[in-house]
Amino acid sequence: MYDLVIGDRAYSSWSLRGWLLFDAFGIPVKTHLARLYTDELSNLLKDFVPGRTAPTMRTPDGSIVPETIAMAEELASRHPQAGLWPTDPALRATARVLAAEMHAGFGALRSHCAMNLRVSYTDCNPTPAVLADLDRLQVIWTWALTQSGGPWLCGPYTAADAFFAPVAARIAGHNLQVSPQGMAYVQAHLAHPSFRRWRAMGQIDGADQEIYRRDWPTRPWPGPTPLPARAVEGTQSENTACPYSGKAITHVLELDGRRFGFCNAFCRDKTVADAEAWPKFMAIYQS
Ligand SMILES: N[C@@H](CCC(=O)N[C@@H](CS)C(=O)NCC(=O)O)C(=O)O
Repeated sequence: MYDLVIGDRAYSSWSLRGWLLFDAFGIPVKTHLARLYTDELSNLLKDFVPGRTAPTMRTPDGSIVPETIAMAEELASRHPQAGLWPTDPALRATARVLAAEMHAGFGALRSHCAMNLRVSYTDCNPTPAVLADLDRLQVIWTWALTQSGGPWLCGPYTAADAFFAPVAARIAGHNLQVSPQGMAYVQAHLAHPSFRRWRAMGQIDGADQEIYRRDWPTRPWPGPTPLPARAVEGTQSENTACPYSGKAITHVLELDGRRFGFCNAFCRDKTVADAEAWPKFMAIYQS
């Protein structure tokens, strides 16, 4: 089994990239969550030398891979059937260019528009440098989408898209303007099941980080509207075992007047946050 150290899901854009390289490609991984800006990360990383940032991956045979671009290459080599890179050589070259440019660039966008999956601002006063980053983004997205015909940058969802998922989240979270084609690509990210799962967990895995608080006006998150589920008291539910673990019910949600149970608060609450993101829950909900 792979191990992956991640930071707060709502804020750690690099962790999102790293985790998507697993979840979106069907590669199992055990995550180890550390709260950013505390000792948790450095303490956890003592077992992952020489890692010093999230995400850091450990392969099943013990190799430590602390750079996201190297994780993409290593996972692609070890799982050739998973489709991390396109099989077509021209599209594969394009995907590698895109991931590498993302890994090394877009500094103004990254610092002015920090990823925060818990909020969407109507206006963030983008600086000229941020607008220049957006212009460059448009150039390389259009270049790739024209070559591939979409729907993702290089045809099917690849590692290049995982690299740009946090950029899509920043555009959605800061109401940044891109072309209709670019906006459709952003919307595709917001609706992607793996992205929705990560964001659902990001809604609930810890208090807001004050460092990311901004005074800009807000609007509702522009992605798919979650089903109207809510957490309720008690353990009575129509399912007898947790849809994720098979264990006994301790926490319950209500949806459409029906009660569904889980074996812990986190799994109940991540389901409340975005029920449709969780196929095992939807299987019992739709049965
Ligand atoms: N080059 C790294 C960047 C990772 C990174 O900067 N991660 C941030 C969180 S998004 C982090 O760990 N910050 C904590 C720190 O620098 O101490 C990668 O490719 O993953």
